[in-house]
Amino acid sequence: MIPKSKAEGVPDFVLLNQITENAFIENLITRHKTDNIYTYIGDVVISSNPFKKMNIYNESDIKNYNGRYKYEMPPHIYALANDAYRSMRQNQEKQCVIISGESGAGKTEASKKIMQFLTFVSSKSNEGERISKMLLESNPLLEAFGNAKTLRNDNSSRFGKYMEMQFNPVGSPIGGKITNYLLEKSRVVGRANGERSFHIFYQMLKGLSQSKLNELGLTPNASSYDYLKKSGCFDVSTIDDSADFKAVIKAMETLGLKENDQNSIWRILSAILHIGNISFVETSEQKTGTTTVRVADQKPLAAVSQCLKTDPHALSMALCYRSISTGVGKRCSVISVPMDVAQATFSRDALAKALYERLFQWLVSKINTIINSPEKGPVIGILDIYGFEVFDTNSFEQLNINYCNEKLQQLFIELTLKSEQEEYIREGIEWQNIDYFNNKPICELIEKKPMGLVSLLDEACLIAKSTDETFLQSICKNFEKNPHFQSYQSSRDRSIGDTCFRMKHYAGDVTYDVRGFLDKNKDTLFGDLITCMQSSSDSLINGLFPPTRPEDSKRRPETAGSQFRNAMNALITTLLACSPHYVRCIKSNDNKQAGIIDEERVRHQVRYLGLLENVRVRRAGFANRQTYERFATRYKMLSKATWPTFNGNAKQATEAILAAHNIKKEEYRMGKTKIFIRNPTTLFYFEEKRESEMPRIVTLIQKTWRGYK
Ligand code: AOV
Ligand code: MG
Repeated sequence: MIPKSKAEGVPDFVLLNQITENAFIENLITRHKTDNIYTYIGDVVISSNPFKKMNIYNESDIKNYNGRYKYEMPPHIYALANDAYRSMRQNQEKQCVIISGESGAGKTEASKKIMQFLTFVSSKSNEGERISKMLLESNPLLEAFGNAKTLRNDNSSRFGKYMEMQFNPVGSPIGGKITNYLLEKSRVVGRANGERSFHIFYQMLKGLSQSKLNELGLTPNASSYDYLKKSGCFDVSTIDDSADFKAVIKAMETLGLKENDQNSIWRILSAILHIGNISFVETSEQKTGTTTVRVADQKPLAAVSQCLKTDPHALSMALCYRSISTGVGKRCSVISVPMDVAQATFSRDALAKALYERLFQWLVSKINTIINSPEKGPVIGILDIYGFEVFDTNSFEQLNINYCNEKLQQLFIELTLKSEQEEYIREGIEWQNIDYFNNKPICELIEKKPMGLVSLLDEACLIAKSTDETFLQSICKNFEKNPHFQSYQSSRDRSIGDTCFRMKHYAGDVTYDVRGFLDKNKDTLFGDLITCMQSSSDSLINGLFPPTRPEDSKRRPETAGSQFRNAMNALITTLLACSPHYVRCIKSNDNKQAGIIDEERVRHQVRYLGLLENVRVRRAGFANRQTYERFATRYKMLSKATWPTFNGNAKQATEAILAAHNIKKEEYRMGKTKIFIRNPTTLFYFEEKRESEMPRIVTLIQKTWRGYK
């Protein structure tokens, strides 16, 4: 793995002459400028976003990396994918690839390259080929529904995704499973200026035939729809909506989504656009003197009913009135309470968001039923989440997204910086401690029970008279002394607004505006609208709103915040059960520009990702460790002392093998239960020896084999 010339920098940061921040950044910039976007820190891949098409992902590149050892080739994401695949097959163990980095750093692209590599090298059988195709095709489909243009990234993931590829014992794909995390559904009804809603809306308007659009009551003009018009952004120079629409249709066909399902999908999406065009006006009933609201224009209402196959009168009633039960037992009666314009608009938006979110969930479940395999086998999971993000206004969604990033940073710290150092100490290996910033207190501030931010928000949602403002007061009081939390009240810092609090995240400060927090956490959809959707004569639509089970009606529904916290913790448990592989993506500049690497932006990321500490631990440490049992079992045939028989324990066998190959003392340390190997090349040496010895051993066994008596 020697670089072609010094001008290209070192391919592994561990090889730097001096481990300083400046040397690190200089190397990263040199590599970026010479189109070497990948660099290692030991096993970790650092990827800097080139913002241009690179000629390094061809079939020939995949073939070049397939089956090779990391040190034989220049750094590449394919080498990491190859390692994950090899480890999975060799050890029949679950692997996961954890991709992190801020919004627009290149996580989704990295995840696709890994899938491309894995499906290419593994699908030999016809069945494997078919499964591979389906796994790959799930990408454009879910991206169309789950990604959108934000101010940070033209193709920003607005949901988190953990994709598991399942293999049979010989390494051919047999299935997969997608777990998705909280979709930013508020985007359907509004977003910042210059951003777009989910890609699929624009694709559909450009891609559907005129007759189909007529049938759905649509015009191809996105600006006709309030929900799309709001943010003033329709076309994106880097995106070809028509071409992407064709890819979506192809993906739907590959995945077996029939015309029937496709039609229901277009009808739901169209209904959402029409829902946004419904407005309300107040009317006074002179007889009773009460004020009610009604739908201002019947046209969009009729279009919604037609698309959703519901009765327009029932829909109008459900949008303008709320049924409330009064009394108990036999005296119980239901009354219809009129809403005001603001309430009706709120409930209209809740319907649009619920329809979209449930449709997205339906799609994921549908893909899962198609790709799931009943057979058991080792898996490689690829985690592609929404990256850390800061906007001018940050809300509940950003808090969840940034919390998710905190959790992954915490996992990285636990697995690479903390536990590695702790293991050296536990095993009695001499070790100089290396300091790092631990973000655990920030995770706890958010998730701790019963006094973390999520719990306090839940508590506020339970109390009828709570408001976003009283919630803010409660967290300000509780976290007054917390160094990661700030408010105007606590710091007198005028840059924090009256309705805001600031969190000092590992990746930077973010000011969150609490307005809307309670509603977003409660995520209420009124029963009348649910009943109305259940009455749809379209089975996909009514299936999105299943009847409430009696046992659920007694329980309070889990809040969005709690659900997300639990999902994150479950995700961490899943990841901890795998052998991890890391890709850490660096955003080279904020303007999505090729050929530019902004030193200050890169320095900031290198700092908060803890990359320098990663190099230090790695350089002072050992590339590989394994139990004596495992080492001795695997390499026993490489020494006359240990093969065919050995009279001693595993540690002694390990020592004998090392001695037989003259491995220098500084190359390894003997711990209490494990051997620690400093350089991966030592391990590769043993692997290669073993591979070349294998045929001889097999022949020997065959020759001496006398059969059963
Ligand atoms: P993200 O997944 O990390 O952001 P993406 O993977 O979507 O970021 O990358 C953003 C954009 O950067 C892509 O659309 C490409 O234009 C470019 N890009 C990234 N990686 C490469 C690469 N290897 N080669 C060429 N161009 C690349 V977010 O989803 O916003 O957190 O929520
Ligand atoms: Mg992404």
